[in-house]
Amino acid sequence: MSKMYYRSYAILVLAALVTLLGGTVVTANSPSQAAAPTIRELADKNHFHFGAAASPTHFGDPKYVETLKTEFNMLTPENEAKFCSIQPAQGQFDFRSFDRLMDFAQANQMVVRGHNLVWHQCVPSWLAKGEFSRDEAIKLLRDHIYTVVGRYKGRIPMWDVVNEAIDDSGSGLRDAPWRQFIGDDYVELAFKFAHEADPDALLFYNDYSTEGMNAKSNAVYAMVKDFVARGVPINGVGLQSHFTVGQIDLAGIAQNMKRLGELGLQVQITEMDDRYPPNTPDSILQQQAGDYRALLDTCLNSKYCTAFVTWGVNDLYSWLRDSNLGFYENHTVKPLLFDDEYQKKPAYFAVLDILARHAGDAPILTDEQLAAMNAPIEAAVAEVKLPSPRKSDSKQLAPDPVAGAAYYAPFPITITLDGKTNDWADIPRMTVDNGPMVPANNTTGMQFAVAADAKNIYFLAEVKDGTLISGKHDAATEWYKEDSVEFYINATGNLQISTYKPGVVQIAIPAANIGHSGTPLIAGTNSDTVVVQAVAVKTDDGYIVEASVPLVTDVWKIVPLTLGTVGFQVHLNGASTDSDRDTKLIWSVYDTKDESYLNPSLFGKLIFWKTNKPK
Ligand code: 9MR
Repeated sequence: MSKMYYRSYAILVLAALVTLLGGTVVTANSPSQAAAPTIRELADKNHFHFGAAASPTHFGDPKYVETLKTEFNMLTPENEAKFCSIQPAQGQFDFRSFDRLMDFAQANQMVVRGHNLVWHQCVPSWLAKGEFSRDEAIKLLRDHIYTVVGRYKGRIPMWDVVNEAIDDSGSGLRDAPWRQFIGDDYVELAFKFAHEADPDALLFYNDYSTEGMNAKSNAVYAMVKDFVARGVPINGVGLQSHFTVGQIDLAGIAQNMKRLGELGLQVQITEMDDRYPPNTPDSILQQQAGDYRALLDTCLNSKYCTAFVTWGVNDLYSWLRDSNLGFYENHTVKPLLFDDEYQKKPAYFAVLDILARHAGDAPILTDEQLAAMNAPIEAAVAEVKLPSPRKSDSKQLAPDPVAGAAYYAPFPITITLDGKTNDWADIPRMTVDNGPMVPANNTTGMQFAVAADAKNIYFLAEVKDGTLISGKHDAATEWYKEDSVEFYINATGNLQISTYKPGVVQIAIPAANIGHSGTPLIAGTNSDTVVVQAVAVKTDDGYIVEASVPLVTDVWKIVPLTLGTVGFQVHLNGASTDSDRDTKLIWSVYDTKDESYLNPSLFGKLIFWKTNKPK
């Protein structure tokens, strides 16, 4: 027996032995797909509901069916139980699709989360366009809820009774057909009717952007607290959890779960998916896995959180693939646990791992694998080491900028804000052509330059943009949806701060300043704390912005000294004829997710440089 043969023979025997003994052969670096338990097995072991939104429209795909039934112990009808699906014509109920799903759930012993009875979307036109008195509408609402909940009584243990009724601002109820017909009490009436139809069903209010602590979740909290106090039958709150990778406020979610739980309510993660902008490298899927793991961990650690549902089974059929989400529209996004071919993604193993640990089983992932998932994007971007300042051309008034990290601004240079660039000669230009949102065949880009004299800092933006889009939106509040340039300064002396404080300013200058006279249109966080002057002029291939901001203001006193440094960032927003902002270019390499407007630690540096050739 040759050595080689002997070795492989020994491995075979070992593998056979392990298999015989019911063990698993796990390779060092990847979790074993063949031998690992399923999510469903581990969810059962935790006595926990782990579900997916499902639809019989995909039942023709055997892998879909197989994945749904082996990996999940709960399902939510993605669309089949909505009003427009069930009662497309007045008084004519169509249960065919929903029944198919119910049969599937029953055959595979899966729990069904009913979703949903009342919503401002999926309202059939007979209802939306109809004219009904309050009493007539109440009767329609009661009949619908009695018919649907009554039909599945005993088979659907929990219902999303009302979905997304609160306005995004959190200031009250949103406009909705039922509200117009009935008034604000349509929400509690729906709960009352559902309870009458099935007193044993758990009744949920379900909404998005209400997971953590914010104005909208405060409004949900206030509403359900009032319901509990007045005896309106409600048992839980669904936190939809349509998230963006890296933007989950776990502490806020834990706090929100706690305050809702203390009202005597359950909470459930009802529609989890995790998106990211177009052109993001697939390495984001590691961080996405970290998100799934952390959110599920938060849920499992809360005694009030009783289910976790993903909004779909595999990436291919996710609603995010065909929706129109503006900035985040990404038709190749992979937001779920299984990819287009039903391969298990990093997020799948992350979920499995946390379920295993909570069940007291051996971990599925190694510490190394977990570390890769937990690395925040900021940490993944190594601090750019600045080379010694050097001029590639001796005529330059300041050293070469360092891409994405530092810009040397010569002083003293006085600039006239007139839309002409002759006074910017020999001042280095920095190109910005990259960012989280770059359309295919992008032709938009910018160069910027900065200088200072004894009174002001001056900015120049030379933007290339074939189609100028401006003036469609309110320049004070929605400037970022159209062509605009942003300069940011952090003059607090601390470049590490991660929230805005006095002395950090976002200066947004929309292209709407072209041809605009009088006070320039300026927006952005804290921009009202400094006096910005700006002009914008159209050029053959785009536009130019020149702006100034004083060195001495109420919020800062900047003294240009050679190598004196402030935090600095530059963004470009571009829109096109038929869509709001579809281009987002960002200078600083530290900001990969368009978060400069929230977090000044993501800025690069503006370094002053005394020139010997004052102009
Ligand atoms: O994923 C659902 C999509 O297929 C439907 O076209 C859409 C309208 O009925 O609803 C989607 O699901 C939504 C859910 O019912 C409520 N929360 C937001 C979900 C995503 O839009």
